Amino acid sequence: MPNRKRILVTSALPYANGPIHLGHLAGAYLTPDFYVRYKRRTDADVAFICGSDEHGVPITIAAEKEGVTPQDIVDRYHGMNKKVFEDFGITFDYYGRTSSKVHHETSQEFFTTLHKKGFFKKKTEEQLYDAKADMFLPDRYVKGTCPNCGYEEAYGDQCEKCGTSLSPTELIDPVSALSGEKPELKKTEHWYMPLGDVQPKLEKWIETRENWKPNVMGQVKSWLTDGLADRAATRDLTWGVPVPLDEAEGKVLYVWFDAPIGYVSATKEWAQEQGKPELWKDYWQNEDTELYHFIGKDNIVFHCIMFPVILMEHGDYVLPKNVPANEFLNLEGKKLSTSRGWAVWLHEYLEEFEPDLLRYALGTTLPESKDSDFSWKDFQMHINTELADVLGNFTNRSLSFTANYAEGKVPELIEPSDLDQETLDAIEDQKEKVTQAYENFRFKEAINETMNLARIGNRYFTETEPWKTRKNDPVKCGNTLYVSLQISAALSCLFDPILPAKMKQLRAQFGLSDDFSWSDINANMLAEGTAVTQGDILFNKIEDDIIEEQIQKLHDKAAAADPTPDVPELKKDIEFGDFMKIDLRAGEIISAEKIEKSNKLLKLKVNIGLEERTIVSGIANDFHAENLIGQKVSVVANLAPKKLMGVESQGMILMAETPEGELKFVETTAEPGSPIT
Ligand code: B3M
Ligand code: ZN
Repeated sequence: MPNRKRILVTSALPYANGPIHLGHLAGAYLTPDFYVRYKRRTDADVAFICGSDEHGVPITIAAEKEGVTPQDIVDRYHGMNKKVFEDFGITFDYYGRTSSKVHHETSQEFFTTLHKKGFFKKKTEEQLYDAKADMFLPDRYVKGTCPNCGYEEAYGDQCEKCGTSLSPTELIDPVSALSGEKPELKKTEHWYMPLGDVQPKLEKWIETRENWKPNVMGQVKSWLTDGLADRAATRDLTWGVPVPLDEAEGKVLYVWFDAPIGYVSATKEWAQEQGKPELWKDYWQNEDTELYHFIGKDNIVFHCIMFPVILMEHGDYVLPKNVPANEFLNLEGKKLSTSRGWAVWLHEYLEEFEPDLLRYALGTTLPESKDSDFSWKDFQMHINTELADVLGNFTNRSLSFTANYAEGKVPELIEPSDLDQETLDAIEDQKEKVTQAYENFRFKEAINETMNLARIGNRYFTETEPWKTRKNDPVKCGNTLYVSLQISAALSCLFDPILPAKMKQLRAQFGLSDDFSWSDINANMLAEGTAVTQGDILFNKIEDDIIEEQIQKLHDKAAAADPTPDVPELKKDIEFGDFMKIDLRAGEIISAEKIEKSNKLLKLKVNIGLEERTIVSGIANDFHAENLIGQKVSVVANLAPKKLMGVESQGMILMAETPEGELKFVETTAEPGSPIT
């Protein structure tokens, strides 16, 4: 077929170190599935690729925790995650894994090509080393305070709070995740990607990107403004893809170097599976291909900066046309947390409910441009008041009236009224809006505009009162049914990307083919006289007790995961004398302003009685600067000054963090300057 648009869609490869939960689904899997299901109905040639990320520290840490091998971990979760995506109707064309032979070869080929081109800088540098465990501490083997936002649980590769990518030595007060000890520095040799050197080239390419979401472009621009640093492409670890150089014995590729190449390897395996081993090149090496990476916001730097640089420097590869990243999804007002058991696992959800219900409810709540919250009550509300009361009710009314009063056949449309005609026209109008929304990755809008067509139909049905006209004006009644059936038929196709199983069921009631294309959707999909069947109710309402049960289950599991939920363990005892060294004072905030380059930091002026201090505090996500004037605080007044984002901070403000992760001031009514002892 000439000139079919070729589209390659990837979803972030989830680490095969645990099951998939709601947050994963909302971040990187549901929206691309909506998109490809829509695109496949157009004449596009789509490949949808995903797979397990089986390397890196998250895998080895999970293995160490359980006392099993990394291989055991990835084997268990690869199969489980592949299945749960299938059960959820996520239609990957291929779900690969980065432990495969093809992937090892492909990622080594990338490394070798870049190495031959002289891309890497070989450097010997001091890195964090855990003497007790006799191991270097790359990435998540080390935790500490984020130099950007002050978050104390930042990992050596990234701060999950502000999204900044980090190297272990940048962390303030680093601690080994293996032994809890303070690491020492030890020399080691690695191959670095000189991201700073290629920044001008990368910037030129970024400038040519169109329609990127502001949340994505904002992050990218802020890294570029800060200036890119060299990043090691290799690690001192045993689990991973071996570095293909004799002199790099005992080293593996950095997981974020090999994982994105997993998209390429998986496409190769997909091509092989079809007996067309060269087919992958059409997707990766033909400049007509549109490449889209769907990811969560914590992966933006890797997909918008690092991987494009790798592809660019390798040459011959297409670069992403867009990276429609989502923000984070919270659950019942709290951050999702695997370790604290605060999550809804997809395999458990599926024991109770149908996949389409969550596809819809989550689709209406997507963190498309900012973080959003999923709650079971909202879930119930979306199912009951939208799917059941509007979509299900409308299609059911149309079909049951037709069965009962029109011999189960689409009536003729005879001299339609203005209202009949306007309502029919709404099909094309809404279709256009829905199409534009899909094309622009605005999935919430796509869902809402599709549901609006059902709302229009439902209102029209009520207004035209066919239960009356069937007795006194059968032609009018016939027109109502004709229009309502056309809308229902259009809905059974327009809602297909979101509700694939339910809409298949609905289409069967109209005798519509599952092979329809988007261009078939119009105001005249059912010929007069077409037989339709009433069928089962599409959506049943969910009762309160079912929802209460889910909420209870969530709390029970969180309590079981950690009987003292969210309250950190007590630190080791200290001597009284040590405590007395800390000079705590009552203070009052007299001015506050945001530090431009940081998401999280505020610059505060604090009156501590004797003098005014400038204190930088990582509380911008929790408080607006303008609300802080006059706030009473407790200050660590003799903390050695430290520069944060170019501002010298002269002390620290005490904050308490609630189990919900909310920050509260440690307030005192004492006069500024009063010692706290
Ligand atoms: N496995 C990180 C994550 O699951 C990582 C994504 C890889 S995409 C190439 O968030
Ligand atoms: Zn941070």
